Amino acid sequence: MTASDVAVFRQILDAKDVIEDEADLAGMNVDWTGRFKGESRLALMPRTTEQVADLLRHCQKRKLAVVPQGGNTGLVGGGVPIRDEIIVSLGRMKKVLDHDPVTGTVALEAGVILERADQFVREHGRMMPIDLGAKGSCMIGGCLATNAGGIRVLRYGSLRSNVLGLQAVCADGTVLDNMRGLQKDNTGYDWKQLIVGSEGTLALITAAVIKTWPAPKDIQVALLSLDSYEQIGKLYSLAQSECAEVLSAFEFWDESAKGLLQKHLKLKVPQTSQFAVLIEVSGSEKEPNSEKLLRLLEIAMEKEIILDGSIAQDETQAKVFWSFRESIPEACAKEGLVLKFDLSLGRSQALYSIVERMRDNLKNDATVSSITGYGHFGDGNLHLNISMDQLPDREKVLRIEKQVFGYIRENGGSISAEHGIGQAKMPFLHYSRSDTEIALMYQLKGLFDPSGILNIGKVLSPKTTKYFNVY
Ligand code: FAD
Ligand code: 2HG
Ligand code: ZN
Repeated sequence: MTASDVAVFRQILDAKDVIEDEADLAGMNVDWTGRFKGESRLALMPRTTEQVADLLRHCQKRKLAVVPQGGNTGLVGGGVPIRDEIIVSLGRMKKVLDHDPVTGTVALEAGVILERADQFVREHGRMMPIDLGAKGSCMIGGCLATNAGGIRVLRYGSLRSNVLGLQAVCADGTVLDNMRGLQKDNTGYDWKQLIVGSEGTLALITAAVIKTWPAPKDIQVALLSLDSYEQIGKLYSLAQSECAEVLSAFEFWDESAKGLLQKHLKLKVPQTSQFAVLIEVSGSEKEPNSEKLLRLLEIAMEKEIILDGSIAQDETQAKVFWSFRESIPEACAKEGLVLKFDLSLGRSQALYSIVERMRDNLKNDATVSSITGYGHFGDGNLHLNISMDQLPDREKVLRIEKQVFGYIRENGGSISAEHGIGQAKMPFLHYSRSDTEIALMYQLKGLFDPSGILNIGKVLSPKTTKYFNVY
């Protein structure tokens, strides 16, 4: 990159949207976990889709590598540069473009923060289909690029299944635009679904139409203690039959999480045993919700599935219960540098075994301060967080990763249920995907980004393909 490239960027953007100051770039060069650091010397902050297209056209012509960035809350090092790629931040494209009060769809620019989108649609009696702990910082474009999961998938499905329209810019500046927001549209290939979840390696998302849902008028939350992971499975089966259509979340965590919440955030979790489960039911009326939840707890007590628990008495207490679950990543981070795993198995019963196995494998390792398991039980999704004094050397990280991912491969699971591959899991993509599938991914990459300028070294290995050739 030369001074004349920067001059071109200054012609496309306002001067204040071209960031070269080292201090301003510092936060954009490091990810949320502090594990991945880049050395970018330039961030571009476009305000329109046309500007994104002009920037990419120039980058493609000059073979300048680009890393798209949203709220930078990603957990796999996908949104930060590996070396000195140009950061294209979508954070200044933050307009709500449209809202249809009848169908409830909302059209948003990529830089709208998730919480802001949710606040907007709630003014119209609706809610966003996605909710996660990073909602105050993560952006719509980033959520779509990672097909982020969170606590609502159980009831409202994946974000992918709630996207009705997309606008995205390919590496050569071509704008793909289908923002019609149709519920039904079977006219040929659905290209937007390729871009959703592609982690910025195929195109830059600039806007989307999202399906929103009626906001429930009544929400009940219960926090329960159980003494084995097996019992959580029994409780989940029971919750599905007793609460059926009103069940809206089923999350769990272990005793280690409870300890870290107390130690680092002074949160006192009323958890009396090895595991806690948070159940939420919600709907348009109070009575069926509370009756169903009470009945579930009665049966679960009778069958000795739960040891004890309580139902939040009001909204404030419900928020406190939720804050326990949502604060776990922060509590783990305060314990040290965290190696994060985001795993799923079809057979959820076997999933927690990996936490126990890793505790055993690492019991003599003095650098490991805690091993914590929690997650979205209803989605068969476990987060295993290994907190260490400091980031171990690459060999040791690989050894630990092989143990965890090896178990997942043996059991036919996914090495990334919801956070994506990024740079953190790139070397292990083949543990969850076949050679044939990966070969197809390379072909698609070549189609969308023939020069390999988009998010180099993320998802697909740059060493094994001609597409990554900018360095
Ligand atoms: P970034 O971190 O900026 O980027 C993420 C990826 O998307 C990168 O590869 C980046 O290059 C790409 N990208 C960003 N914007 C665009 C764009 N406009 N076009 C193309 N590519 C783009 N994730 C879950 O799935 N479920 C959870 O429950 C969850 N909880 C979290 C809780 C905490 C406390 C934190 C810190 C993170 C959590 N995450 C969770 C991870 C993260 O928040 C999500 O992946 C989120 O969707 C990322 O959005 P972002 O705007 O921060 O994207
Ligand atoms: C969650 O469910 C997030 O809290 C973050 O997906 C998980 O930090 C993690 O490992
Ligand atoms: Zn999660």
